[in-house]
Amino acid sequence: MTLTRHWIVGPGALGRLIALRLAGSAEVTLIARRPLPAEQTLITPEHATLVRRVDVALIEALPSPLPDVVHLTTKAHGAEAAHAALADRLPAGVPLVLWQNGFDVQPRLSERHLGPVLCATTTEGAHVQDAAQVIHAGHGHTFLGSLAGRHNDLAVGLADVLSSAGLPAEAVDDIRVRLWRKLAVNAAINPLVARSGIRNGELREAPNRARVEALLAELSPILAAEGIAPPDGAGIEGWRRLVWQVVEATAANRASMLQDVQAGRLTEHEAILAPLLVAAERHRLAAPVLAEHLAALRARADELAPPGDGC
Ligand code: KPL
Repeated sequence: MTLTRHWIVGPGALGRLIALRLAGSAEVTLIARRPLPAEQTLITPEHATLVRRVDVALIEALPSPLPDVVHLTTKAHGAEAAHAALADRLPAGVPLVLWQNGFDVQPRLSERHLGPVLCATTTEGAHVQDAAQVIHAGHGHTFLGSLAGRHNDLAVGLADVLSSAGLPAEAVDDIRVRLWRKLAVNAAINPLVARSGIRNGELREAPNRARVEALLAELSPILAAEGIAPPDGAGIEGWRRLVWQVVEATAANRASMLQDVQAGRLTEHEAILAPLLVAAERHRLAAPVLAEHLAALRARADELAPPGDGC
């Protein structure tokens, strides 16, 4: 299987991080709605400066030749529109990798795309400095797999390509569980920090600590009913350990949802909170704290200008 030519649709922080890392060893085209400087700089976690030229194409003028793989790196709420803009101009069979947070678009796009679909979940930390510069804030790990447990060779091949480019990655057969675990961590942290305007580490202090615990008390039975176990330990203890570990490890960070609020962008509340509330309803579990966060973030979204698709 050849994985030389990569299209990366959605040149936000994650898309450009992947593009710049891969550009050292692969042919990379960034696909965007707006022009972007071809010379891009990545500041590495070790404070090195990596300058690379990448091809940039507008989504309405797709380049040739065709890619070996398409990475969709838009925000969750932009993924379906970006895919729709692309899909009828791609021949059937081109693999698609979904890099979105939450668990919303992944099942739908896995059905809709006419080719193999992998989902990715990553702990790589990156943020945009400006149109020509991305900060790779911290190294992480990426898991890849298909929701139906298929396309293992593709996942292994792509994990190799990413790992060799400096983004350690691994093919897994339980990507659904891994996506839900990240969703759980995001749900326990992101709405609270986004709405309070605080860094992750401030969740350790009163009254925020109790607010995280209230979320954990709702999340744990929902996740159990969905068959999602924490990585280490069981039940609420396992989720508590995971969430507080992430809070410690990211104490100085502004979470992605807080960055979105501060930049006046739409947040990923639908992809992160709505699947939990749908699951809670399905299993007849009460989730008033999650519901209040979703309602507040929806109210904020209604006041924003119509969203772009993050591409
Ligand atoms: O993934 C994150 C984010 O910022 O979205 C963390 C740091 C885990 C907080 O939920």
